Amino acid sequence: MSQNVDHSNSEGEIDTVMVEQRLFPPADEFRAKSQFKSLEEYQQFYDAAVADPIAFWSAQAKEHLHWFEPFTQTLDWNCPNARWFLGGKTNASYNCLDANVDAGLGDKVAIVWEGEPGETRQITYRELQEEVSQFANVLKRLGIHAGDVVSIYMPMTPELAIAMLACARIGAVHSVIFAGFSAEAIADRNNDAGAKLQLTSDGLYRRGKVLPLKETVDQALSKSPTVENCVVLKRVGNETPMTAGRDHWWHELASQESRTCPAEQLDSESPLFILYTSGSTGKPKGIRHTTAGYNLYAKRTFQWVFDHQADDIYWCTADCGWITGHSYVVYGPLSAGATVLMYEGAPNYPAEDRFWEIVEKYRVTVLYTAPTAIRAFIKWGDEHVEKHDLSSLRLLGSVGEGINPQAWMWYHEKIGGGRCPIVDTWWQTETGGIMMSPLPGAIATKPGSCTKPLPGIVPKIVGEDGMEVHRGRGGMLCIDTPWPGMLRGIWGDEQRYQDQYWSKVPGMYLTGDNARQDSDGYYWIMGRIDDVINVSGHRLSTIEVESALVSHPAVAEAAVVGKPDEIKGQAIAAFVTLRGDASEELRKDLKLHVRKEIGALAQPDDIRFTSALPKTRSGKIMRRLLRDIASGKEQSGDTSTLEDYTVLAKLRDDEE
Ligand code: 7RM
Repeated sequence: MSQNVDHSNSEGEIDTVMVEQRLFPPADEFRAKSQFKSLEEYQQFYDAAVADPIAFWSAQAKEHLHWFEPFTQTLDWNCPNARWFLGGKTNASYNCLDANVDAGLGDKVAIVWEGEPGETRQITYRELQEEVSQFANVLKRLGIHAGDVVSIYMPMTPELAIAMLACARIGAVHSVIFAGFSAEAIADRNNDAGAKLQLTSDGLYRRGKVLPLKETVDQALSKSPTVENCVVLKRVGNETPMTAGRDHWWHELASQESRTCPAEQLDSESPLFILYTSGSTGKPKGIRHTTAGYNLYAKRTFQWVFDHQADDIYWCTADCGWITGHSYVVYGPLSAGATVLMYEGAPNYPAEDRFWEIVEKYRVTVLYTAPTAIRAFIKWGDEHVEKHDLSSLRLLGSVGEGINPQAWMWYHEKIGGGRCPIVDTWWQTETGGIMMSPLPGAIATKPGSCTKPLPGIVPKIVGEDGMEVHRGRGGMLCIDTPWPGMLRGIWGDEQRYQDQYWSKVPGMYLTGDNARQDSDGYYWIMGRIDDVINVSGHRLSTIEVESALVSHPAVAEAAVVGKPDEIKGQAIAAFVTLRGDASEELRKDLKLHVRKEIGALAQPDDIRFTSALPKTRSGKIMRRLLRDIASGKEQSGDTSTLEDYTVLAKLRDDEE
């Protein structure tokens, strides 16, 4: 990083204060085996897609999905409503299972699973096809038809994936709710979706303890009048209350059903799932995805970004309760015939080396995880990593937040042994799949940049006036043309879909993030639009100041927010967790460090040491809550997605 220059500002643009110079081209050995071997190859493919997106996606869909009936129209685009592959009939469960079995992969392991207590299971594509079919028959027996919504609140067991695929097989719509949410949150989502059936388990293991999921579900169901039945997987064997007539054991129902169930021939646009995301305030939005376009996009982006090879052992650490689990644990990799590793529990149980033990034990080749986890590993210490042989790894991925260059370097060196490319993948629940990422054999990486858009994706960076900003300047990240994986709407609230994503910049999809493009055309995500800090008329992005803080050896994690300041408009407040002990000198040292790294303008006025930062259950820092604390305000807005409520209380107590 070095000092930046240009602080002149035009309407709505964001200043950048960080310049990252390091460049990591893929090793020749990696490149030789990869699908895209050079920047030129990527560029040709990308340009062809831009030149004729209809021809591009039509060819992709014909080649990479199974069609019971071929589609007759590639795209019907009536902004903001897209319909893809009209007239076609397909099935996502068929594409994930039958298509692979028919292609000779029946005996290939589809899912390798490890429970937190250490038990392990391997399920082949043929077995998975049978399990899914059997459970699809259970769903039918319970009166579930195409279009009905099934609410899933389950631990990371193979049955969670089986449940999703069983819904897909018969055209039911799944709504997976992360098994850490409260009864209230489940009931809200069930009611919004009009869910007919609840799937859950007796409990799950987390850090060696049993969490009784069914008890939470019972509370939720007392407020979910649309739910008629509840199927309970026996996972932990604890005492579990069952309501006669409503509740059924999974294994009892399944044992009565046949293990064949032909996949329904579904219209391309038939709904596949709803996934709720919290808006920053207000009630959660049910993001709506449909069958063919989503399936194609998840499959192809998986193959491109993870450079899928037939013998890969691929591990995405995300829970199926998040979009990352939908697209890159289930639909993407299984459509591609990959072997997917699934782990039930915590990364620090029984010790901080659990992930590395798993990588070593199963010879994992591709690891896809989140910056929040990477920063935790750094904090826990290198000794946990060094105990294990990680030489099987060939590719690393990151998703969920920006990865600070310092954390990127650690991931590269300590986990990747300096030889594995890192794919920093930028995307959203709404986009269905990865939008920007290096193609690892083709695009040299820069720590902290998601590099380039994937084929068929046209990003634009615009200012408040809706005009594209100058190259190098930050602005709102928009997407200019429809893509098959895009959300089709918000469940039950089409007005909100229009308002939130398509109104501010007419004709373009508004992502809600800021970004800039550097002189090589690389994209840098600058954080959420709402999180921009305005210091003396200079609009600064959170990630750059945070990255400067994290580049100090004493810092584990940092979040910065603006707080009101009479002179500057806003001043920067930084919340910092440390690798070691706090001191007054360190506070001064950190301010100087930021000043030296990125300039006086970005120097925090206020540095608060804390033992933890408030995060969502998927590990994203909730800067909105820190903003209230920094400015001494009462908490406003929704806190239901907060992972650990005690963190907020502690932060408030820390205040003098
Ligand atoms: C996949 C997922 C979406 C938001 C998105 C960003 C942030 C995700 C990155 C990132 C910087 C990344 N879906 N985000 N990936 N920011 N670099 N590689 O996370 O719907 O849960 O969140 O997450 O702000 O808009 S999500």
